[in-house]
Order: sequence, then structure tokens, then C-alpha cells
Amino acid sequence: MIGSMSTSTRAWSLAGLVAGGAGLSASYVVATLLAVRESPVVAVAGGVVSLTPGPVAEFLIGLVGRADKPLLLGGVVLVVLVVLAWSGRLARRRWWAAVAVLAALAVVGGIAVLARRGTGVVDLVPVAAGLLVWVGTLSVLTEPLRRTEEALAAGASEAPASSRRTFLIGTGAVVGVSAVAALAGRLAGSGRRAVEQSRALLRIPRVSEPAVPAGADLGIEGVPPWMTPVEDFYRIDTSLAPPAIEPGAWRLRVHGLVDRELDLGFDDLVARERTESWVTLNCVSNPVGGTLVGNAWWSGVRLADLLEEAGVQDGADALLQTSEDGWTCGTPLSVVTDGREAMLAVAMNGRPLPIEHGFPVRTIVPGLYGYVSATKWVVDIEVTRFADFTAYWTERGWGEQGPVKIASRIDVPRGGSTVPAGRVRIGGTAWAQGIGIEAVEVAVDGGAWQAAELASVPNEDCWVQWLAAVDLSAGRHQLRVRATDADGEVQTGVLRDVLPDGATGWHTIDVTAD
Ligand SMILES: Nc1nc2c(c(=O)[nH]1)N[C@H]1C(S)=C(S)[C@@H](COP(=O)(O)O)O[C@H]1N2
Ligand SMILES: [Mo]
Repeated sequence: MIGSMSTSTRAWSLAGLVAGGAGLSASYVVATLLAVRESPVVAVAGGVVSLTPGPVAEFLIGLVGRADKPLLLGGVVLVVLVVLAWSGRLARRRWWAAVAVLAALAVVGGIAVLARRGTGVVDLVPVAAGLLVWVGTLSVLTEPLRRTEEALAAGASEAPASSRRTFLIGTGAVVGVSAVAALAGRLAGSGRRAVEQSRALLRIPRVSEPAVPAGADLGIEGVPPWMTPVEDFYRIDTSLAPPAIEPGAWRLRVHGLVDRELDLGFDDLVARERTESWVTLNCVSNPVGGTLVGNAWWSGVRLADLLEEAGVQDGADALLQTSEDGWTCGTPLSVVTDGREAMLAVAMNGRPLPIEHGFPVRTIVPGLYGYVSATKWVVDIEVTRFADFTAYWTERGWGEQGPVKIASRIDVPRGGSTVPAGRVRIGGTAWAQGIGIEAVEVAVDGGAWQAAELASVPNEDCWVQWLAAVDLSAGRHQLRVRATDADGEVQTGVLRDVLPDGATGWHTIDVTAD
């Protein structure tokens, strides 16, 4: 097979193909283990779809009809195979050129992954893992080929048998390991798939559909919808692979400084009296003007009711919450029991929680940042004292209590954009959960604050859209916004970093009018 020049070329191509297969299988396995949305190949196909100009896509679809998706995936796979074989042949003369081709392929895959909705850095891990395995396998497989070439060049009449054997054994082993790994990936992913299926089939009684209150969404182009669709809801957690928990297997223990410990299953929980409310959740790491914030319709069981059932003892001032994957946070007891809609949520926007957002049960406490309250996959609540524990983020320098800070954001126009001179509409969002937004004001070029118009909202726990109009002469201008909460506190202009307990400062952008 690798005796003569021509078959040797085939061997190099084969090495490229097999190494590529190993890389793809590795990226698939890692993608499954991390439960990222889609494998790089699917992402590339999706990217091709979104980059294809409309008329061209329509023409092609007209040509091939419903077979467009399989054809597209097949096409991407075919192109990848050709490139892989070519990379193997390149490796024969110029090793670095093969690596460059593979790296370029990985970059294309990475860009395609990142271009998808709702992906992040974690989604790149499969691509990186694939590339590493790829290059490693290629170098191992081509090593005996290289020795053969050297032997031939040195005048040997045929390839040393040992090199041939090494190459064939190596190739076979890589093919075998890749196949087993891909199979294992399928099995590993099946746990999550099974839970995804349970979730899809789960009907929780008395969960109502979200109905956006009249007047809450001003429908301003460029301002995110008042109700955040779950697929657009920001996601923050420390888990690489979100826990996949069957509702039937979920249990919650409420213990510590209580008269009666509770040990509840999912059915026990949802059988209890329920509450539903609009609550805006945001992350302490959200910078001024940032997007780590979302508003949803949550359905669940009031935490205060459960705590009353358990009977909280004197001296307790905190709930130490633990998730299935061991993440912890400490929540002020006084906040949870002061009458606000603090709950163990089982549904988000009228559907069971998505796995990424805590399925089957998570905590929601209006007015607290997520890192001290919004435990996803919650399985344990200990009634205790702040003095007696530290939690995941407080151990890393973040503040203990974490009340949400009043914030406002300009969504349109976008910073750095150009707008027609004259009357310009400015729109955005403001929030002060637990207290409510009383006023929003905007200022141009550091001038006088002028009041914006506020949308109406159903409660003080969710964000408020606002709209203002200002006159801009031709040239560059600075726009800024500030809010006032229902207690009369005016948002501070002092710029502070997100660490240790949330950013402050006025969101300020530059626009050009012409
Ligand atoms: N189990 C678990 N719950 C968690 C976290 C986490 O890392 N693990 N992160 C918290 C943080 S910092 C935030 S801001 C919110 C984000 O919730 P979301 O991903 O549903 O938007 O979840 C909180 N709950
Ligand atoms: Mo967060």
C-alpha cells in the first residue's frame, strides 16, 4: 500500500482522512459531554445557510426541494473530507501547511459556532479539542510514512515492512477508538436527551401562559422585547455540562435551623399552592449598559410558604442553597420572607424550565443578583447564619448580600452609530427590582436632564422600557441615561466595577448626527 510513490500519496490522504475523523469524533464527544447546542459540522452548515443570499437559497431550495438540509450537511461533510485528505497530502512535504489548513478549518468551525444564537466561549471547547486530537493523530499516523519515505529516498527498493505494519495498525486503531468514542458520546448524551424528552412531555398543572401586560412593551426597534424569550435569556453558571435531572429523581431537602425538616419530590412541590409573576433577573457581572439581564414569567412555589411549613428558628438570617452540581449561594432570609415573590420556580414563560436555566427547579428572588439567590438545579436549602458559612462566589471576593442596584441602559441608537440630524428617538430599559422605577432621564452632551416617557409595568420586580426624543445638530454627541427608583433614589453617576457587588454609573454612548 505504501510501497510505491503513487500508493504512498493515497496513504498520506488516508492519514489525513483518518486523523480528521478522529478530530471530528473528539469534537462531537466533547460537544456532547459539555451539552453544547450543536456540533461544529452542524454549526458550519447553519452558517452556510445564514450566509447564503436569500434569492440564491430560494433557487437552490426550488431545485432540491425538501432535501436541502441533508444535502447541505452532506455537502459540508464532503468538502471537509476533501480538505482532510488534502491536508494529509500536504503533510508529506510541508507539515506546517497541513496544520495551517486544519487550523483554518477549525477557525471556520469556531466562527460558525460563535455566529449561532446564544453560544459562548464554552461552545469553542469542542472545536479546540477536535483540532488538538486532529493534529496529534496526524503526526502519529504520518510518522511511519515519513520513515518509509526516508528509507526509499536512501535507496531502499521497498518500504520497510515494520513501517507498513505500524501505519496500518495505527490507522485501524484510530478508526476504532474514534468509533467507540463517538458511540460513547452518544450514550453519554442520552442522559441529557432523556431528560430533554421528559421535559418536553412534562405538563405542570396550573402553569399559565405568559401574557405581556398591555403597555409594557413599547415595541421600539432595537430595544429587546419586554418578555425575554427563553432562547435569548442570558445564561451564567459554573457548570460545563448542566446537570440533567429527571423530575422523578429530583429531591429538595430543607433543613438546618428549622422545627421540621422537609424532604420533597417534584410532585410534592408542584402539588402545593403556587404563585406566578414577572421578574427581571440580572447578573452581578453585568457591566453598565450590559446585557446580562432578562425578564420572564416565572411559576413556582413561594419560598416563604415552604419556610413557614418547616418552621424557621430564632437566630437564622440566611439560606445556604446548594445545586445538584455543588454550587452554593447564601441568600438573606429577611429578603425571602418580606412578602416579595421569592419562589422555587418550576416554569419560565409558561413552560418547564429549560435544562440550562435550572430544570426541574430553581430559585428566583426579585431584587437580588443571581449569584446570591437564583440557584439552578437546587436540591438543598439549609436555614442557617451568614456567620457560619461561605458560598461559591463569596469565597472569591464577591459581596455577601447582593441586592440589585438601580440601572438604566440606552438600547437605541446603538453607541457609535450614525443617526439623521434633527429629532432623534432614544429608547432603552431600566430596572430596580423590589423597588420599581419612578423616572428615567436622558441628557445630551452633559446638558440638562430631560424626562423620558415610561412604559407601564405590572409590578416593581421587572424592567421598564422608556422612550425619549432629543434634538441633535449635525456632529458628534454624547447621550446618557439615569433612572430614579420608587423610593426617590437617583442612580449614581459614580463609575464602579462589577466586583464586589455590582457596577454603578450612567450608561453613556456617542452617536454621530448627519
Ligand atoms: N447551580 C447554579 N446556579 C446558579 C449559578 C451557577 O453557577 N450554578 N449562577 C448564578 C448566577 S451568577 C446567575 S446571574 C444566574 C443566571 O441564571 P440564568 O443562567 O438562568 O440566566 O444563575 C445563578 N444560579
Ligand atoms: Mo451572576
